[in-house]
Formats: sequence, C-alpha cells, structure tokens
Amino acid sequence: MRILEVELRELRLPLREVFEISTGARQDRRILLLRVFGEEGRIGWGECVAAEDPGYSYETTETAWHILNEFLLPGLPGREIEGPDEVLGHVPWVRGHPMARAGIEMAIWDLQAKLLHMPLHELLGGTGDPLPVGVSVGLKPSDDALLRAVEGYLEEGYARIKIKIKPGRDLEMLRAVRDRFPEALLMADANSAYTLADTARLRELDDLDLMMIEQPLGHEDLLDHARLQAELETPICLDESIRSLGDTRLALELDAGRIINIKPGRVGGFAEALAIHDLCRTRGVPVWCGGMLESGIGRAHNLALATLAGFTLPGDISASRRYWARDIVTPEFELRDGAMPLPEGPGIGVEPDLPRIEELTVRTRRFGS
Ligand code: OSB
Ligand code: MG
Repeated sequence: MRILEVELRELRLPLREVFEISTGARQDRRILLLRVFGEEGRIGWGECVAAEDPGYSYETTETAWHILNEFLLPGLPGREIEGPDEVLGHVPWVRGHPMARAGIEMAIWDLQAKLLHMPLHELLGGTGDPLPVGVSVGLKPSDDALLRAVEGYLEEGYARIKIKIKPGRDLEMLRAVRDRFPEALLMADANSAYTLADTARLRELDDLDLMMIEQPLGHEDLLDHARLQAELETPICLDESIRSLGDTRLALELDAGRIINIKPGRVGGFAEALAIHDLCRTRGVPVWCGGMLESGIGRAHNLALATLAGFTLPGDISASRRYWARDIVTPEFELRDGAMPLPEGPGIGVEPDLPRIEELTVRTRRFGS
C-alpha cells in the first residue's frame, strides 16, 4: 500500500450539551481529523481523541497536533507499507503520545479496508451484526436532572447506562437511580476522583448491583487499584490506566481490575487494541469499547472494533445525536430497535461530509504535495 498524501486538520464542533466529569466540563470540542490518500483514489479517515485540556491524559489537541505535524506525518507520504503495523516504521524512536499515533494508524486501517473493498469490522476480525450499546451520562446539577436523563436514554433503547460520579455525587445519587430503575444495567465512572482513603465509601456501592466501577483511582496507580479491588465485590474496570498492552499485562497480573475499557484512540490504535483484546480474551477478562466524545468518524472506528468476539459488554458508542446537533458523517449513527447497526460500505462505511468539515475547519496541513 503506497501512501501518496496525508492531511491533518483541526475543527471545532460544539457539543449539544455540556459534558461534565470529575475532572471538569467540556462543551466545545477541538477535533483533529486525518485524511490519508492512497492509490486508486482511495481515502482513509482517522480521528485523534486527544481532548482540549490534559484532564484525561497528558495529551491534548495541541500536543497531538505538534507530534503529528512535526514527527509522525512528514516522512509518511511516498512510503510503501505492507499494512497499518508499519505506518510509524519511519519513526520507531518516537515515544509515548498514543492518541497522536492512533489518529494516523486508524486512518491507515480505513484506507486498507477500502483498498480491499471490505468493511473495517471485517478487516479487524469482527462481524457485521447490530450491537447493543450503552451511553455515558455526565454529572448533572441535580438527582432529578440525572433521573430524567437516564429515563430518556432507557426509552431510546440504550442497553446500559454509565453514570459519572465524584466525591459528594456518588452513593446517594446512584441509589436514587437504582431505586427508580431496579432492572437497568448500571455502572459508574469516577475518572480517578478517589483514593484508597475512600475505600469504605466505595464499598457501600457494592449494594447497588453495579456492573462495574470504572477508574476509581489514580490514572497511573495500578497497585492501589489492586488493593481496592481486593476490598470490593463490584468489579473494577480500568480506563485511564490502560495505555498499552504492557499496562494491561501488569493490570491483569496484579488483579487491579476485572474488566478493561478498550479505547483504540487511547492505546495507540487498532493494532494495540487488538493485542489487548486478545490477551483479555485468553484470560477470560471481559472488554468493552469506550468513547472519547468522537465525531462520527471516530465513532465508526470504535463501532467496527466493538464487533470483535471479546467485546462482550455494551460500549460507549451512542448515537450521533447524543452529542451533536449534526454529525460530520452521513448517514448519522442511530439506534434501531435497541441496537447500533453497522454501516455496510467499505472501510468505516460512513461518508464524511467534506463541505461541512471544511466549514468547521480552523487549520490544515498537507504532507506530500
Ligand atoms: O472516562 O470514558 C470516559 C468522555 C471523555 C473522556 C473520558 C470519558 C468519556 C466518556 C464518554 O465517558 C464516552 C463517549 O460516549 O464518547
Ligand atoms: Mg472512563
């Protein structure tokens, strides 16, 4: 596969509503999109999941722009590669920055799938069946507002509801949701808001029949997660702590969590995500696909990955309108009968709306022309 040209652009896309988690609130997304031009006029698309601020990971839109623009992209056009595994073969010395890497790696997967005339999910080794999916609900100003939101999402057909928590907005709030929806598949996500000193409080969550509690402790603290898991019945799911296969090996060895949230955009792309998936599958550890408030492009990538057999739990792959007044792909992602249908076309299977993307773009760099 020959890479002819690469394009990096930043666009601004406002969320329909504020999304608040324990580390802060988001409204205006600064999204990096990658476009890779291959032979036969085929074009692969990728999205970098880095956020506006370093509240989830050290990477930001700005650091990812820097790493892609200065190091990852300039040497790529003109190269002939066997497949996505080789996309960063010209810069094997670059360390870290998995979100920046993933943006370009996942674009190459899309391009390869298109060159092979097959849907991305097939190239990744998954199926084309519609998937039950979940939704992530941010911190709300009141329990009432949260209950209304949860009710709405259950009516729309989401299979599982994830609720953001933080100290002071946890036990009582979750109990109100559990009392109101006794049968719902519920889980909580703390985004690292607690420490081991909160163990007694977190143990009280065991009564609420949660599927899991996601990333309760520090983003780099596997050892404390292992100590906490030993005290909890509720499985811990790791998100921020898992940036690579190596992190996953260590986490499973330590029993720091019993479920893994795989976000391909967080772990450096699909190759690493597949390796994590395979390891977890061998160990009998369930995985699911998380999200990073992606546009329809990143959402399409996530959905394709989530069709693999080890993804036994619903992912954070909600409909376009959960986040966007209007998505940048057609058709938009929509639930049908409580499941997310897979697009059928080659590659990511949805068409980026180029005129609209142009309108939203604030800066662009082209490599290879
Ligand atoms: O912790 O999973 C998270 C969004 C941004 C940053 C971190 C997280 C999230 C979400 C939303 O929970 C997932 C989504 O629907 O895209
Ligand atoms: Mg999370």
